[in-house]
Amino acid sequence: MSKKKVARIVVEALENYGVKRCYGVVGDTLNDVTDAMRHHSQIEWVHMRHEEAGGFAAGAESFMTKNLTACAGSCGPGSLHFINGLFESHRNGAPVVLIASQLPTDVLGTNFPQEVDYKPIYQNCSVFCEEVTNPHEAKRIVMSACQAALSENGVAVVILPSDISATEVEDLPIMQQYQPKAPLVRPVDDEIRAIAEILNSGKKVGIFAGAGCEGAHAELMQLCETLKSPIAHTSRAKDFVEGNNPYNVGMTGMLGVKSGYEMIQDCDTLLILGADFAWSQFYPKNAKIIQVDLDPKKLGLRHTIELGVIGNIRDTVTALLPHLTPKTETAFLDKYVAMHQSAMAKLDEKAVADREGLIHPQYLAELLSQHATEDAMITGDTGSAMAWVLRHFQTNGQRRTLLSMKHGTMANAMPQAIGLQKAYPNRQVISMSGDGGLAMLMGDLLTLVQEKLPVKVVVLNNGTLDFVELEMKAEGLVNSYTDLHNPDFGKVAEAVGMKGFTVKGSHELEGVLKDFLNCDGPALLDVHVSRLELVWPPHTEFSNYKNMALYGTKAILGGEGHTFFEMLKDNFLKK
Ligand SMILES: Cc1ncc(C[n+]2csc(CCOP(=O)(O)OP(=O)(O)O)c2C)c(N)n1
Ligand SMILES: [Mg+2]
Repeated sequence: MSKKKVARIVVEALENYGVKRCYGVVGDTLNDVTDAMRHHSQIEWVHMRHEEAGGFAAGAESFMTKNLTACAGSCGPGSLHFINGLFESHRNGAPVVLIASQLPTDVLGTNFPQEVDYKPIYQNCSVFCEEVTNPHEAKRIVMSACQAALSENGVAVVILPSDISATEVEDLPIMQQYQPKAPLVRPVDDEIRAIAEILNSGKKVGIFAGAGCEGAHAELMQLCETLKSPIAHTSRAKDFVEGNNPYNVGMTGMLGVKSGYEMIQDCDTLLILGADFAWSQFYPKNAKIIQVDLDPKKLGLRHTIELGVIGNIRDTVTALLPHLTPKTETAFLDKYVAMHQSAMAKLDEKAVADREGLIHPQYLAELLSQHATEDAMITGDTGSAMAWVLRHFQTNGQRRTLLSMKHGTMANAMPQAIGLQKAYPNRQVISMSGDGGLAMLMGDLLTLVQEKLPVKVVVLNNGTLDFVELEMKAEGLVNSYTDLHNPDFGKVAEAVGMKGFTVKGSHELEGVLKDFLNCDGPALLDVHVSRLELVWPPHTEFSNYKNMALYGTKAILGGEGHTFFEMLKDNFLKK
């Protein structure tokens, strides 16, 4: 039996589990691993400028492809830097393995320079976190990590001291990698009949679809047709529910629309399918709720339920359909489908070129939706970009959107676009970045150039941490520490070697945007959008108005009345 360095055994195990790319920054304790990757595997090393960006990129790749993706870092600060990027994957269920290289075992525990105990740190955001303490167990640990990441959809961390990496051991075939297909999962017959009974007796049955509805579009449409049910959805289900769907009434929640919100409030029976929507105030008060989820921990977590069952949405709906009595009454469905159309038309009022030259971000998002390719992928930064992507970027069953809806981190969009473009070199990948978000991890624009990735980065340049500024105002506070003194991002892009465009007026936006999307290679479009664009929730409580009025009074008394009047003018007086 031949001997191999542990680093090589680790890398070969990753490759065996389907890893195509490893995102990271090199460093001494990782040298044996990167060397093995280069000489003994087909795994591509993606040379990032910041490990956090590498975490986002790896997570985006694995989230979309459902393949295992790797990250690797040097000891101490190197592997520590991945934390926020990997928290994103931990929350959105993307299978990622981090090889966190560590100081050699003979100095561990001595407060040696760069010593960081990763276990308590990464245990918080992983499904598996183990240190290799014996070279002979390295293979078993890495394989267990890969299996855990893939089967539990999350982050697995392997802590690998550098002396163990360099040790030669016999590569024993101790475990075979085995990746079964997803099993059929549906409730037992009794439960299927119980669901059918509740749905059959409902007069106004609504459906609330979550990300668990991926791959179940046809079954959902049949269900809606049978029950004459409108279907509202979460933000993470947008790609799977919105397109080709005559029953769609949009999203509920803070970023939702009136029709999605009101339908859920008004139904007498609500069927929740694969959704774990966290804000309890958006659930109905009096409806009977049935919840279907693959994860039993989610059942009844956010609201009281009449019936909770375990199931994959496609398998469960398929089993349920023969038990349903087709309904004929369409009044409930018609009411909310019509309301959805008028709610979308209302949102679109600002999605036009403003006569005074102001660029509303809604208009920018609408143009992106019009001119992006049919199978484009768009990422959006946490901040106001989320709202514009969700509300204005239309999906069609092929297009994909990726936002940080569960972790809610800034600076996700551009690094995630790196991972998507790596995995899908022939698809258009757009990042809708905030000016605050982009600046946070701007160094990785260099990765776009170095790796020749034709990502199109759109910067929502509003000169502020807008989302927070609006939150402050909605709480009646005068905003502070939100101003951003920005560079000309178009010129920054040119300086780092990508094409840069800057637009300040609505009349020129469409023409420049088309040139931007059609140019070869990486490009950045800096769009000076209107500041203080209110992201109106679907349902505004009196307290929101009261707090805005309070902010107005404080702003005027504090000598900042001009911003209040600008906001009033743009959001109310122009209508
Ligand atoms: C890493 C991180 N830091 C801070 C926050 C709090 N936060 C949420 S949105 C936001 C503002 C984002 O500003 P920008 O990227 O400019 O987007 P805008 O809302 O202005 O479009 C902040 C500070 C966060 N979510 N994540
Ligand atoms: Mg901003």
